[in-house]
Amino acid sequence: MPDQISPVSSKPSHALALAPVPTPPSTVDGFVKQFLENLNLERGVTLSTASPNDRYIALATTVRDFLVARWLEDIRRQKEAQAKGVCYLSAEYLLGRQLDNNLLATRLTDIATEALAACGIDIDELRALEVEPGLGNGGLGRLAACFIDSLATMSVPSIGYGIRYEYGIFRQTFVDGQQVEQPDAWLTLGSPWEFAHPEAAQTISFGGYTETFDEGGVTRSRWVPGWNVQAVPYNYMVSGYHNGRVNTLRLWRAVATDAFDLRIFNSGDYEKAVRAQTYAENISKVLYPEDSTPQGKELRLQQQYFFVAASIRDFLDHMLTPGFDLSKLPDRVIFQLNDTHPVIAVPEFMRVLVDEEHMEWDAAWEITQQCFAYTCHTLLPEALEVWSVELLGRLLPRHLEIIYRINDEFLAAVRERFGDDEMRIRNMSIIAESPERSVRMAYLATVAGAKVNGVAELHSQLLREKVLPDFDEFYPGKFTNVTNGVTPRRFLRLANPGLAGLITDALGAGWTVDLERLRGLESFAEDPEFRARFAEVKAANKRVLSDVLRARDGFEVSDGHMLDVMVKRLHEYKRQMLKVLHIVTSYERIVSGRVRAEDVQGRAFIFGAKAAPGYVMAKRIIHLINAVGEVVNNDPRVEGRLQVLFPPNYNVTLAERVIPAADLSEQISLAGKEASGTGNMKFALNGALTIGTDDGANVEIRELVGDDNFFLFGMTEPEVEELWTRGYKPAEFYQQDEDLRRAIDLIASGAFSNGDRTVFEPIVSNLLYDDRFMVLADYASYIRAQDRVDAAYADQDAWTKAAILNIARCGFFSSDRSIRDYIDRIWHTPPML
Ligand code: 26W
Repeated sequence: MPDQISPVSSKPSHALALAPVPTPPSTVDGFVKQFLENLNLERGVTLSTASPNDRYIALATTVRDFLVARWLEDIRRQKEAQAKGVCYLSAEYLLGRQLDNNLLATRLTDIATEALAACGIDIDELRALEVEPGLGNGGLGRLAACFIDSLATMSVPSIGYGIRYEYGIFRQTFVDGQQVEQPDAWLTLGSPWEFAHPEAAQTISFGGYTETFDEGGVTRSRWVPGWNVQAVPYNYMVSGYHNGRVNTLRLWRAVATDAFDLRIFNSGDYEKAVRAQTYAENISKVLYPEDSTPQGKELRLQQQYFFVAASIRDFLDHMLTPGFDLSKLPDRVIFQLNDTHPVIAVPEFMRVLVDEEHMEWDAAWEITQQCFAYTCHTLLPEALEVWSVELLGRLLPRHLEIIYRINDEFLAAVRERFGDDEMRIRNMSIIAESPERSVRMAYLATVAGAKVNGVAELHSQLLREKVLPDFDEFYPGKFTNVTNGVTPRRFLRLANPGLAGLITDALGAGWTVDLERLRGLESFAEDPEFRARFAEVKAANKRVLSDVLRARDGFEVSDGHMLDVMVKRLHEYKRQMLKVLHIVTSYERIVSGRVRAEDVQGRAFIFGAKAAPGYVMAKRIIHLINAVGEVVNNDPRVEGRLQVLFPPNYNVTLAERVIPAADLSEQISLAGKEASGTGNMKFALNGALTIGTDDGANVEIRELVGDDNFFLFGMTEPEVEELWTRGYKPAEFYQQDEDLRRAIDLIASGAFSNGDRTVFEPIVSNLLYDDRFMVLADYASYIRAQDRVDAAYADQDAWTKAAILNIARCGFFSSDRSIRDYIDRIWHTPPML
């Protein structure tokens, strides 16, 4: 990666352009000096007149400035090296708070804490002020954030490209137990971690028409756009852990080309005068809160094209030395497509090479097929994006032409290989003829990508066998797997300092960048003293969590209860409803007198889940969870043995508190539906035991930790398939299982809705007569597994041993290992040490 936009300006000799960058205040005094200077110079206040936000911004600025030197140096080195690098294209980055991660990466945590204390400031107060950038929905967005952390820590030349949404994922509140969305105005108090570069804005076009013209006997096409916007880059530093490396995350903001039409304004039509501006700026206004069912909205396609077009232009303008031979592009860059959302980058790349760089189509296509790779993150057919040719033709007429030509040549090759098998041609065509003529983006990504990967072994297998079998047959060797991972810096070292300290005492500190070293803990599982220290760490994390939930939501977490945690987006395939049926069953057993409360293992059921605003059933299930909690938490017959806690607005910051405190990790999706899961990895690495199906990465977790240390239940994917084909009748399971019948009848009776049977009727009838994700079919096996959990938890020593073995055997789930797999199997971009 040659030089990116030098944050200063692309003046000639680098050394000249660099102002003396402040030397890192590696002393408390130095830090105090820098901090106070930033208070004065950046905020224009003194220590005594500073507001808490002034102090936070000054602290962030001081840490940020420390990183700038490394960043500029890195940019220079990458330019010089002309090394092949990764452009990670993602519509989402769920970054989480930045302060602590940057303090950790720069070894400044203690110095900053002392320096602020010297100024009479408690750093914890400032930490709490940071608003996390919620520029993502869930798994896919967080994975992107873990990956750029690993790319920086592993010194891989790379840049993340995305969208700087003005409003991130909505803030969730509960009103009468129902989800209410609030806009996430995360930028209100400023964002100290970004550098704006309006001078490096790119012009992005939309609409218009295409025309062909003759040039030297060659018929060429050109796009005559209808309108355009400015894409302004905002650079974020991505600091490597203790390696002095800083990579860049470049997020684009949409700004109107001509902000304000004075002529129209003076004509008195004020609204019209600014309409263009608002229309343009709408493009990066807000993140689409769907994480499974695309709405097919034009603005969403505008967002996708906007950021990929700006990123490709930015790469070609700023990463390649003038006169670079474009045919060598595959030696310089791999664009990784984070699901189908950025796939419009493929026809855009072709447009630039053919229309603007006047490259021959075949040569351009040859290059394109080597410069792109596609990661699929889902198995739900409805989550695979398709765009109508009507909309594409209107918004991006030249791109539709290019897609048609790609498809024609592809189908010609298919016909070549398989003959006139019309069914196969129709099934493989990038263009779907019905229900509406539309472009299947996953097919386009598969045809264009050098490699296609799933995100867990089972997922990649199902992609090849069930989702894209024709393509797997047509492109031998194109499909591969890279199992997801999570960054141990944020989700172990930062989120669980107690456990991190314990591990470092036992194994030394190297595990933070070499997580497989955790294997060394296996022997410590046998050590009662180590088990006692681990149990103390878990208990301390539970106390921290209960303090957080008391301060944040007024919850009182009962002491000594098992923390049974289910935190992830609300989706029927993730089966929060199965968890609800377990809670209702446990409750019903007590209130029906079949079980004495004092004989029940105390449990606190902790939920965290946002539902896409338009996902009605998901919002109903949220309402039911809160309603069940209301009754169970206040029923004296339960004697406090069961507690349901649903803190609103689950996000990265809350995850960092909940995961280290958990005993039981709920990973209960229907087998064959969860592509991978990454929460499952975070829980296992923090010493929670998993109750789960053989789905996604659960399979690989169970294989590594061992059956004795994992509570497996439910059908396997082939069994699900078999039952579905045989014809699944959920009501039969209801009739045959008394516990299930009692639980469902209790919900249907209105017991959790003040006797009003109508409120949750849609949920009950959906379970009895539809139940697409087979909650009822897996219920009995799940309840039996939960009884095994209760029995196991009674033997705390054995439980602790199993917890330590989970940690010891889950080093594989580091995102560093995932990145290594991407480099070996897809990118071939060795680290630049
Ligand atoms: C267009 C609507 C939309 C938006 C986001 C459709 C699909 C998505 C994402 C692909 C959904 C998502 O986040 N998938 C999750 O990705 C994780 C990272 O690979 C996996 O661990 C989860 O299993 C998968 O559900």
